Amino acid sequence: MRQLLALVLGFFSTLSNAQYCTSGGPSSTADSNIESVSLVGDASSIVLSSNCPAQTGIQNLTSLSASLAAGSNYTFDVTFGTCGGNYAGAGEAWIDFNGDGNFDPSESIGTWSGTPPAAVVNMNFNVPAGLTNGNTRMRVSQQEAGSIPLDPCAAFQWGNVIDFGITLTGGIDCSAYIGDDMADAVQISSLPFIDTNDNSFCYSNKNLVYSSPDIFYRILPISNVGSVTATLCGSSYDTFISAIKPDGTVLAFNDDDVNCGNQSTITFTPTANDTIFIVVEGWGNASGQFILNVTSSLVGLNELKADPFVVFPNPAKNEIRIDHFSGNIGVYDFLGKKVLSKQVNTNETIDVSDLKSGTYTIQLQREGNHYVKKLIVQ
Ligand SMILES: [Ca+2]
Ligand SMILES: [Ca+2]
Ligand SMILES: [Ca+2]
Repeated sequence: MRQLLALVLGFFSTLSNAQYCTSGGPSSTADSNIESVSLVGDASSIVLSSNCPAQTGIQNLTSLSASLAAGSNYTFDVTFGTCGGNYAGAGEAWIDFNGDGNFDPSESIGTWSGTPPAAVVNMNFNVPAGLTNGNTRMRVSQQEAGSIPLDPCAAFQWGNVIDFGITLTGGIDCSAYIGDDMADAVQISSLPFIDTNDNSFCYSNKNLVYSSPDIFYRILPISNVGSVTATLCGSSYDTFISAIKPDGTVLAFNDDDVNCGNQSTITFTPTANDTIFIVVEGWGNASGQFILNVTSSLVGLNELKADPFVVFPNPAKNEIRIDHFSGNIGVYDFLGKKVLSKQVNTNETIDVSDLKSGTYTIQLQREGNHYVKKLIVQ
């Protein structure tokens, strides 16, 4: 088990993002070469009117970019030609519509085969609806002696591979989806906590346990919460869950909970002043809708449902009061650093004018029970 944990920790400590294959393309600058391209987009368009002398490898022209709207139709015009002699071959173009760093066969927007000099090829394509907005790539390949379908990552002797920029609009705006990494984690500010979400769009893979997209949740330091259980039972796909510290140390992980098939459950015991991330992902590439339930073994925390203590005003500027509460409070910033600590009497005013604008967590401690509240300072 220790060996497995060390292995998993090793994966966690190597953070990486999906990348495009960049080692393919032609080894020779002679002969077949893409001569011109045109893609008229909305706010911006790609125009390349000549392309000789040729380049080896993958030609990076992502500085040339077209903006395309989800659900709309466009035409990509390309001339498969030559910078030397005329030899038969094939051409193909792809747009990485789903932004995963791969040009999949389903993302091909058109093909050609023939011998230069050839007429302009008009590739008519539809941008799928429901895409996520943002920057992605188009790749165009001409491979002498090649045949359809081409491999967008292939290395060969004669031909040309060019990458262009694409900006997708009119789809899903991912700026509203938080939890993509540790810095943007979803705050768990009270227990029990329940969240439904979907990691099949707007999220990317940030750890290498599995390549499935991850969603990060954060629990701030809470002393004496007992054991915390986080379960994905009831989710719609084959899940994987883990609890990690900011340095990547793994506290717990699980693939399949015997009680709910291929969904996952972990139990771990936080120590005081820990910041812990609960990371939801899928087995392999699996993704979909999930339901996350986080509970604590301490009964006192469950009383939060009744919300006996109200922090007001919230958002606050200079001072707050906590209705009906007397006891110790600790205020923590989003990194889990304690920024204020105080013993308060019932309805006593608490000065928060020294706190910067932002979201904080207040932990209330009274008669052995802990309560966690969110505070926004303006
Ligand atoms: Ca793709
Ligand atoms: Ca992952
Ligand atoms: Ca699983």
